[in-house]
Amino acid sequence: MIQKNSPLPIYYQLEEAIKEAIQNQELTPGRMIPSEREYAEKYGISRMTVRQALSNLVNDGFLYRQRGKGTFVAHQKIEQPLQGLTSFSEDMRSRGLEPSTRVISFKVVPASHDLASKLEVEAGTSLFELKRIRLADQLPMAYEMLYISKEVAPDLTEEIAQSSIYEYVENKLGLKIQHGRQVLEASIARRTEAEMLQVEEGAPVLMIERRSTLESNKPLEVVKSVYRADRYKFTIDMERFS
Ligand code: 16G
Repeated sequence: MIQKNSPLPIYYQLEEAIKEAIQNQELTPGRMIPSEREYAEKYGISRMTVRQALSNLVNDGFLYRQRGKGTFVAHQKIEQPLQGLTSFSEDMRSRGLEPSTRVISFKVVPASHDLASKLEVEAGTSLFELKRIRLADQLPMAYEMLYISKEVAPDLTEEIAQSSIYEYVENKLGLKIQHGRQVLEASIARRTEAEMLQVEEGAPVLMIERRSTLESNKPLEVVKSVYRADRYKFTIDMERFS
């Protein structure tokens, strides 16, 4: 597979060979790949060359390293278009992935001034505060902290929080979710977030804050989410102003 007399550099050929093995599932996500020495022996090339190919693949997100363990095949990132106002459950199902949720805490708290103004309620109003880990095919994708006023969703339960809140709002409460505004920033996982998402502290994450409103213009939710940057990328379609 590696041609030493090709004009293509050897490290590049090895990168392509490994990418191909990932594509045709000889190497599956989460699996440890052979060591530098094994690749070097298999192809009769230097370990330096193997190291360069593997580093490039780590930088490009095809592989990841775990300190003291080895190099593994990365999970393909989920590509999420930013145009539609969709729920986590819908997003995962539309990709053929099974959504699930682990509720970490479910409480009623008084609205702070900041949340009260975002949700257009009086400060001190009872809000549901939900912390949830959102998983796709059992893999943690995001850690969410959601606030929703008790006035809007009076009979929200932990059981509902374990499945889809949007489904509950639309089908049980009969309300139409109309609009959302989302702010997205880069950050790193702090200790709790790292634990929830099963990444190392300091791993890159995407922080998203969404505020969505109902047809009546009444705010529905304020949600702060931390998404694993190694599992997610966002796309947006743009038109040039004419
Ligand atoms: C997404 C939304 C969140 C919403 C949730 C509903 C982002 C950043 N956040 O996670 O605001 O509450 O979907 O999902 O996309 P559910 O209907 O599955 O509970």
